[in-house]
Amino acid sequence: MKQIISLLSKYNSFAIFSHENPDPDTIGSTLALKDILEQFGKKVTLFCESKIPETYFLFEDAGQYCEDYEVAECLISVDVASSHMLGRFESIFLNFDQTIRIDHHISGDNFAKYNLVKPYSACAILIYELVKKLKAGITPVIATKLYFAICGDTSIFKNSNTDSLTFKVASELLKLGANINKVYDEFFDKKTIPYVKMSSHLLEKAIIEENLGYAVLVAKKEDFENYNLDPQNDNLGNLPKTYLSCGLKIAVILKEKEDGIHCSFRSKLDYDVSNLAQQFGGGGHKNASGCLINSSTDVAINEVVKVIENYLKNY
Ligand SMILES: [Mn+2]
Repeated sequence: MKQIISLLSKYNSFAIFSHENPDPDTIGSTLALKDILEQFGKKVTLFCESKIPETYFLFEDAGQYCEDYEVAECLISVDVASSHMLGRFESIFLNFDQTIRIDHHISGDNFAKYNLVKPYSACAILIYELVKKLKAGITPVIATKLYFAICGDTSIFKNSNTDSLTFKVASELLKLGANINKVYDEFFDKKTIPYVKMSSHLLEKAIIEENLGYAVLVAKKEDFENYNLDPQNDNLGNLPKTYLSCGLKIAVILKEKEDGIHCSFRSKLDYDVSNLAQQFGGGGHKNASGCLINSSTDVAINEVVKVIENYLKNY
């Protein structure tokens, strides 16, 4: 932490990287860190392999991510577990000398020169800790960004990773003026009609195995077309949880996209889906993980079913 703080004071320009297929934690943490560094008069540029979906524009500066890399004195990755999640910026990052990784995935790779990694519920908690050590001023906007990030990774304080520190930091952010209504109204509770209609279709045709306790949802290319839902910004990752609330143990959604089949695993209690995603080269947390499978949809479904059944039978 001390080393990171001295690097942040030493350099004048920073490039901050969020992970591909961004989530509220990587975006909220990145934007908060940007604001803090700018308070100290630093130049900050933002990068992400994926185009930032418009749903994140509740924070204006979510539109400030750059397409092409511009040189900076120090590179920082935020909430990035593995260097491949930097996408086209991976080699730039790995070949640079002054790099910092700020993250909360303890199972990730220490791919930076300096790695600040603590097993918090969200990367935002670590950013908050850092910001306090920097003695920076936490404005209501910064507090809102960090609160937003925490809500994302804890599914609004519902995931099992939610601990007393999470509530403590959330409470302090609220005191600092975090606009929690904005976070809910303009993001987490916001739904579109295509989303609601496609969700009910996917839940209806899901594969449900009640004895072993799992469900598999499949979103095909034609579903995205028929329901006019943008596959780049579908928000379907948590949809499988609907079946967890019916008593199933593991639920997964497979989404047909340009670059392959995107899988999002969700589980209850001690059922650990991070190792299921790892079997396909992915990763994540105990109750929420993901991976990308490069095969036909039918093969992917069979493989995923096999892995889940094997896990539940041996549990
Ligand atoms: Mn995170």
